[in-house]
Amino acid sequence: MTTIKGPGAAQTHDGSGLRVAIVHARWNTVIIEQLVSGAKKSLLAAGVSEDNITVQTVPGSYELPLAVQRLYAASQLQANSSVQGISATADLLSSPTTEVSSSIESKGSKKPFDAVIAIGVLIKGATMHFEYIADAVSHGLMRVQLDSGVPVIFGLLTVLTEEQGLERAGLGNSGMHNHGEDWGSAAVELGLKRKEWA
Ligand code: DLZ
Repeated sequence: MTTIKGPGAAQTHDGSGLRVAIVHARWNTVIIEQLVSGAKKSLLAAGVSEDNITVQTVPGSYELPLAVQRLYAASQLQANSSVQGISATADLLSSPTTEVSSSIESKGSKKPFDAVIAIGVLIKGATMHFEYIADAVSHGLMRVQLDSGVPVIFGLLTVLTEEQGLERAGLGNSGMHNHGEDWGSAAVELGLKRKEWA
């Protein structure tokens, strides 16, 4: 189906030098798993090495902004520590001190993440919960990326029904593609452009 929606014609970017984190909520797991695998598929297709992709989870979308902030900070500390030859480790959700989380230990690069993809699925219920969380998470993720300068890809689906979520994960009947793939591509493009813009 032809559509005017979307980021335009596909672009090719070489992500082979990038280190990327995916942080995802666990609420609405069936949809989340598909979105995460779509994002990973695009990262790998762009040349990002599996060893340079770190995946972390949090319970729900509300936890995403803090997790992204701490994870990025931990990767900065890890990079500094590896330059100084210090073997260090720190908890994701506490202040990195002299320790870097063993959870972000990577077989690949020790540099700070070039981009972080935050993935969550909020499904509207009968109360105002959805509106408050959607608003807080959107603003929180924007704040983290502007404060830190690392691109934070907005992989938060805010849908009215489960069906809308399934469709956007490529699991519906309408032929809609998996939006996670767009997020992986956006992470590569922004990871590279951020360096150009430095
Ligand atoms: C509580 C809650 C509800 C009702 N719905 C969702 C949802 O649709 N998607 C999601 O990611 N998280 C949901 N949560 C959990 C909150 O995001 C959060 O994890 C809890 O309020 C604890 O802070």
